[in-house]
Amino acid sequence: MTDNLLLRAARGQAVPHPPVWFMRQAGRSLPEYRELRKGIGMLESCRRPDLVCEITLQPVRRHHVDAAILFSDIVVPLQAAGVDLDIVAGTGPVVASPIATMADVSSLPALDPDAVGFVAEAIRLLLAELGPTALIGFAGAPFTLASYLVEGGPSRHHVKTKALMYGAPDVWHALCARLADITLTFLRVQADAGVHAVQLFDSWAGALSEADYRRYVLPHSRRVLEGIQGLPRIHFGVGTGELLPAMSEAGADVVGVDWRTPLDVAAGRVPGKVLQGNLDPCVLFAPWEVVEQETRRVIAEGRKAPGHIFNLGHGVMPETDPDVLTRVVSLIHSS
Ligand code: 1CP
Repeated sequence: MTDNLLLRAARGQAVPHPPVWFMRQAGRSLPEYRELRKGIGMLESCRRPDLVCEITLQPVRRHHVDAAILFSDIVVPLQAAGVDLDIVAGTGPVVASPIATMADVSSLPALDPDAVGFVAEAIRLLLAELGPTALIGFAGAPFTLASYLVEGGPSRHHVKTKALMYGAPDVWHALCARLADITLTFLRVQADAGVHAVQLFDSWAGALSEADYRRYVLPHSRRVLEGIQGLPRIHFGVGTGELLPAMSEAGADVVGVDWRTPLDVAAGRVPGKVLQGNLDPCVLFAPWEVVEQETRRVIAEGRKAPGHIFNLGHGVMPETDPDVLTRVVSLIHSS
């Protein structure tokens, strides 16, 4: 496994071509996923090790990507800790009692590692099946988790989240400290069970200015990343072009970049960091000539970094033709 392309690239070692995997590679773009999920709720499917194993393997079998990402969700550890929430089809996570006060934060339970034993079990099943393919574990970063808990669900502008951050910074920091504990516990369970790398998703951090990111978010994400040692750590957010230097200070080995910032520009902003990204997920809907040209551009720009893991700039969209993803993988592998 030390020879796995993804692990080599994450350490900045020479690779014949970039390793490739796709955020949200498991899921609704695959007919075999839609078939398997029929009649089974999202959170229920995350709690069943047999289903997690099968859904995680589906894109590996189909696309021959260099890494699998554990099928789960960023809110799984919150529910396991006892937060009343659901993942509603077509919407996303919905929280029954959003957090607004210090009393709400104090009643947020800690995560008992045994409460996510189903994740450790799924990882054991996966490691027996995966062979040379790397397995990536993941968790949500404190800011992105806080956004769901404070807003009560998906949000465009994160108004309540920012209002809490600016209006009650003590409550905000107490909330993020608790979320950092939950995230760290969740990642440690995955690392102990044997995942080869982890990704911290701070998907919505790009909503913040650099100054606010540094003041309200960076210390908490840093505590999470510094608490996980001995395996490559990837740190990703959307719209974070202006935050890349600050995010890189949180301590990850690999910095994820969305499609807005060319990788050669990103490499200049975070010298010495391995990069992950950054084909625009919408390009997959373009004619193949454009997909090929854009894929080659991303590979060429990625050469400016000490290492490059090919990915999309954000997750695979549900309507994506999976055959295009398979073609992109084979193009990268022959590049
Ligand atoms: O029924 C379904 O299929 C629900 C759709 C779905 C899926 C397939 C959700 C609800 N979560 C997932 C799986 C999931 N979530 C994975 C699977 C592994 C893979 O990548 O293949 C991962 C990594 C996540 C992580 C996740 N969940 C993030 C971070 C990644 C990102 O896309 O930025 C976020 C923000 C969530 C919250 C969430 N869960 C589900 C949805 C639709 C959302 C987003 C809601 C919103 O727009 O705010």
